[in-house]
Amino acid sequence: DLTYAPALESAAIAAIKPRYQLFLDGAFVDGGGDDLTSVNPATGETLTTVSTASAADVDRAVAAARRAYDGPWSRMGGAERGKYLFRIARAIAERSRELAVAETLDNGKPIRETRDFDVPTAAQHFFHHAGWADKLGHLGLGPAPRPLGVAGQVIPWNFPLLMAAWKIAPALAAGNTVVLKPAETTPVTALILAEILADADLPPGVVNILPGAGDVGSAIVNHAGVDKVAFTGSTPVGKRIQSELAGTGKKLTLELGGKGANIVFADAAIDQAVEGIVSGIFFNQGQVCCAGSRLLVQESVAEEFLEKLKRRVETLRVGEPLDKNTDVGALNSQMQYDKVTGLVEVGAEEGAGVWTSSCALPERGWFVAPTVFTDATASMRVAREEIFGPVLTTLTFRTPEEALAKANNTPYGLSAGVWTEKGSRAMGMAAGLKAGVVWDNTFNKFDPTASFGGYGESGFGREGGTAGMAAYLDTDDEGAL
Ligand code: TXE
Repeated sequence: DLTYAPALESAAIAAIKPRYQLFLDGAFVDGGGDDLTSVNPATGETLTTVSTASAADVDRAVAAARRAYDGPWSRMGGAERGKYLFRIARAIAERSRELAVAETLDNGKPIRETRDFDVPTAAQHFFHHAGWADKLGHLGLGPAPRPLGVAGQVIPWNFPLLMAAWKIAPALAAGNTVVLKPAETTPVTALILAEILADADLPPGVVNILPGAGDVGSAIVNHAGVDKVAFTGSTPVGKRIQSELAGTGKKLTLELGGKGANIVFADAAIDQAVEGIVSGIFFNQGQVCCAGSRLLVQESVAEEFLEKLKRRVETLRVGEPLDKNTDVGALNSQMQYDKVTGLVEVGAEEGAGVWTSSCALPERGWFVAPTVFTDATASMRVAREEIFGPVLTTLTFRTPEEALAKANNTPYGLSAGVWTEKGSRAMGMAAGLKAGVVWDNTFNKFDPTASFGGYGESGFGREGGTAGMAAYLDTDDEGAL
C-alpha cells in the first residue's frame, strides 16, 4: 500500500536539467573531459549528462581560486564572508525540496532521508560556519590563525550534498578558496549548489566545482597550487593520496572507511537498542562510513535480541526512493551492488548464518534486501571488511572486556555505539573504544558543533566543531581559535 505519488514531486523532477556544466571562475562552462552520464539507481535510467573537467580545467580552476584568494576573499572581513555563508544557507533551505528530490534521484536514497537529514543538515553546516567567520582572529589572544589558501576537496557519493557542505562551509569561513570534485555517480546536487553560490554573488573563483572521475580528483589534490587537501572516500584512495602528498607540505585530512561496532549489553533498553541498531546499519542503505555494521550483543540476550531485530527489520519498506514511506532505497551504483551482493555470498560461504528480510524487491534498480549475518566469527571477511551496504554482521560477547577487545579488533576506528543503562559502563567503554565517535544509547547523530573523524585506516583530522575549523587554518592548536 505504497502512497508514492510522483505528481507531488513533478516540479522538482522537471527542474533537473538534461545537462550540467562545470562551475569554474564564477561561470558555468563546458569542460575538456568526456561527458559522464548520471543514472537513477532506482531505475537504471539516465538521469542527466554532466560535462567533466580536463587537467587544463583543473589548472584554470586552481588559478581562479588563487586569484580569488589573493583578491577579494582573503582581504574581506570575516563578517562579510559570514554574510555569504548565511545567504548560501538560506538558499539551501529555500530550494530544499528541489535538492531533496535531486539527491534522491541521483543517489537512490529515500526522500525521507534527503528531506529530513541530508538537505537540512547541509544548510545547518553553512549556518554554523557563517557564525565562525567573524569570530576568527578577533579574540585578541595573540596572533590570529590564517587561512591556508586554496583547498582541494574530493568527496564521495554517499552524502553528495552534505559532504560538499562539510567541505566548503569551513573552508570559506576560514577565508580559503575551494576547488571541489563531486563523485562521478552523484554530481547533480553539487552543481545545484553551484547555482546557489552563483546566485549568492560569491566572488568568481572562491568556489570551483569540477565533476569528473578519479583522474580529476588526482589532478586536484596533486596540483602544486593547492595548499590544503580534504578527502572523503575509500581507504585505498586515501592511502594513495597520503603517500602522493608526502613531503609537499600540504595540510591533509582524510575521512575514510569504517567497520563500526554497535555494542548491546544485557542491561540495555532492548527495544530502544533494536531501533538504534536498525537505523545504525540500514540508514542510507548502510552506505555510511560510520555505519554500525558490526552488532556486538551480549550472549545472555543475543537470542531474544536477534528475534526482535529480525521482526523489526521485516517491517522496513524497501523500494521506490521517492515514496515518503520508503525506509530503504537503492544502492548507488552497479559497482556497489556487485560489491555488496558479492560479500553477502562470501559470508554464506564462510559459514555465517544469513538471514534476509522477506520484503519484495522492485524488479529493476540496485536494491538489496536488508540482511543480517546472525552468527559471524571475528576472522570472517564479513566481520572485517567494510561492506557499505544494508548488511549487519553479528558477533557475541560475554564480558565488557571481551566486547572492547572485539570492537577494537579492526584496522578502522571511526565510530562505535554503546547500549547500556549503566552510565559508568558507557563511560568506561567510550574511554576504551578506538573510535573517533562513540554514541551512547543513540547512533548516527551529527551536529556541526561536534568534531567527526577517525583513527587508523579510517583516516585522520576532524570535520565539524573547533577541530574542523583548525583544519582550514595554519594552526593545529584549537585553543588558538
Ligand atoms: O571510492 P573512491 P568508491 C568505500 C566503500 C565503498 C568503496 C569504494 O567501502 O564500497 O569505498 O567506493 C575520487 N585521487 N567508501 O570506489 O574511489 C572519486 O572520483 C583523488 C567509503 O566510490 O575512494 C570519488 O570522488 N580522488 C567512503 C572519491 O574519490 C580520487 C565513501 C571517492 O571514491 C582518486 C565512499 C584518486 N586517485 C566509498 N580515485 C566513506 N568514507 O564514507 C578516486 N577518487
